[in-house]
Amino acid sequence: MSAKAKVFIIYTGGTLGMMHRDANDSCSPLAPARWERLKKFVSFLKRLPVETVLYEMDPMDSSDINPDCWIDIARVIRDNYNDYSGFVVLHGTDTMAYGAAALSFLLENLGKPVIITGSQIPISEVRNDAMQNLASAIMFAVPYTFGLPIIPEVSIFFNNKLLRGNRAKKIDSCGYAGFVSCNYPVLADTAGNIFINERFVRKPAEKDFFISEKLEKEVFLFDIFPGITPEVIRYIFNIPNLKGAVLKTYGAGNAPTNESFLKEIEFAVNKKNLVIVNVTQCIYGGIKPSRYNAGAKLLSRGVISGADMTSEAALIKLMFLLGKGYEVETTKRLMQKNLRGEISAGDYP
Ligand code: ASN
Repeated sequence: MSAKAKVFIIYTGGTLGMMHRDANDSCSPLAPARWERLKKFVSFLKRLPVETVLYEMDPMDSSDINPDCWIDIARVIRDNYNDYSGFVVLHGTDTMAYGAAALSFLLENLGKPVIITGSQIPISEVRNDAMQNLASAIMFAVPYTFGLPIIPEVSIFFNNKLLRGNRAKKIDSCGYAGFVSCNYPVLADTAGNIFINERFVRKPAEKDFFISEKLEKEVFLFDIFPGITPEVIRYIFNIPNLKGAVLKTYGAGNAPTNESFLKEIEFAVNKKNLVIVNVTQCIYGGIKPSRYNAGAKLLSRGVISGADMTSEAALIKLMFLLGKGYEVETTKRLMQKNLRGEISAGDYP
């Protein structure tokens, strides 16, 4: 008999593994639980024809996660890379899109599936979305066992859909359909027969797998809003050690056109030498900064286009490129280049 395929599961916490703080009060807040307490709820995993190995990090609500945790996850994957068919990361949904983007950049030349999942309802509750998400994530992590093609990228499995990790956005705080894929088709759909969108799946890397181990934290992400004052903007751009910022603008990349606003942008780009990236506040469509005067002005002041990247992917990509220690001009050029399928090549300036 051939050996079972092996999947390595990394548990970081999130609702999937939460329990009520007061076991006798189902209205008490949910708090992360250790895997030991969850074992009886995941016994269904034994029925899968795969060998699962569980690695537990200090379980947390993903609102407590930070870039160092994602680097730790990348290290654990690197240390076990050769011994497993694929990896499943159990991560809270609140920051899952950031975590997925981070792993997509940190894991370089990936040739195996890394599937991130979680749930909106804990696995310990009778009615939940956790079992379905976990079982399906495992299937995609050991695809050959289930007659599926390999999807060798960092993806999110949630509510019958497999999404490219760095295209995902959380759009629902409680509904099962918690995530959408922005400006990119879903990689697979499992509602009924399993459909794999093979044309849109990344090819496995030909070079050797390795990981990057630095994400620059001296960055900022903020929304433009009607009435934002130049003082607030200057305050942000004056943050000591700040290296770059992602600006979430209106619609196709538009922002106020008054000189006092634009002067602050010029100050950031020319005086502070910051990398400023423009992405849209909208879920879909991306930016086309030369479409309107209000976007073109930012472009002419040296703000670079984030095209159709999500704000999550743009922020993490900025952390990643600055973490590599690239010069400002190189960082700006690479921000606009497709590194992991996070940005569409197209008619974006
Ligand atoms: N607060 C939870 C978390 O992000 C939400 C969830 O996982 N559904 O850890």
